[in-house]
Amino acid sequence: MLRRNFLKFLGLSSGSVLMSTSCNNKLDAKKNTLDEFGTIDNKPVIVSTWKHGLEANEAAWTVIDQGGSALDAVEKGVMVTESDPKNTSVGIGGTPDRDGNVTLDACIMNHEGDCGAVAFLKEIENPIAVARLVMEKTPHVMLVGKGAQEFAVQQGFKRKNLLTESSRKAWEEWKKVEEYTTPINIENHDTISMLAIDKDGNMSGACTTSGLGYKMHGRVGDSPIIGASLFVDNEVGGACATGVGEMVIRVVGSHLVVELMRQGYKPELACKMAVERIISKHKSVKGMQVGFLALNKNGESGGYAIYEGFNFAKHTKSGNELIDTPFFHKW
Ligand code: SD4
Repeated sequence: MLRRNFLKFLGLSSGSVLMSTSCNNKLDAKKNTLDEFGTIDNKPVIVSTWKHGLEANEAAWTVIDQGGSALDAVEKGVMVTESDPKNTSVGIGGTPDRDGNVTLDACIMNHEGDCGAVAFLKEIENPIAVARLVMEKTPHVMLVGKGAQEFAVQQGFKRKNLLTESSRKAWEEWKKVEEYTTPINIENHDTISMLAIDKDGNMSGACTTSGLGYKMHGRVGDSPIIGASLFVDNEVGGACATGVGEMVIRVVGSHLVVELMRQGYKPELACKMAVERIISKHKSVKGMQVGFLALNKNGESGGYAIYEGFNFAKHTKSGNELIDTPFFHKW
């Protein structure tokens, strides 16, 4: 076989072969065997954060299974979570800020490096779909607040009240006890971030959240920030984040994970190194959760978190499963 074709068969460029031989954690070429359908055995693949990822993955898998793109898959996948009123940290039913406003952040990135984001968006149930339109229909990457909402309405989205009765009650209870202080971490986090590789081998990613519960009005976290909560480089892989956004932004976490994978580190180890970076750059991470999830171009995935309890859902041809990640600390 010609060297060029042999490298293509392995799914590697000559550059990445040279790179990987110099690292301890080489890309695993063994898994890249062609199966009877001519596809690579661990692709297509979808990974997403937390248990709600299982349901989101099902919707995303339907898109990919029918020949749809990874971009369509991640959008449709995370929209399931956004539209679930029982989920209290994404979309409708999301925990409000300390003044009772549900404000949403989201971003999306495709295999060509195009990206779109919305932040501090109110009264729109599916911010990820608006983020996609920012990417596709504007010359910009991010729209925020009123401008993002006006754009959404122009594009046909309906405004609606996102504060459900149970979220309102929980907020009122919180106010009694917390007396308007700003908690940085009141939960074990539930942002949904998703990465997918479609049948063509292309990768896209999405991230969407209502952000930290009872945050200050106007606060925006990592979730709409390309490079922080999400980064995709189709030649290398993608990464995404959940947890205390301020900590993720400070190290531009997802971009860091992708750059580590570019150097040849496997997804789990790249995530671990990014978590270590966060720990080393903060005086204390006590009680603060951050989890990274990564998927490389070969379809290998892994995650790592500061605290025990982070998991991710992975969907391949063999099914949809929830995987616990390693961590540094027990709660
Ligand atoms: C943020 N990263 O706004 C998000 C929070 C999160 O579940 O993951 N919440 O900082």
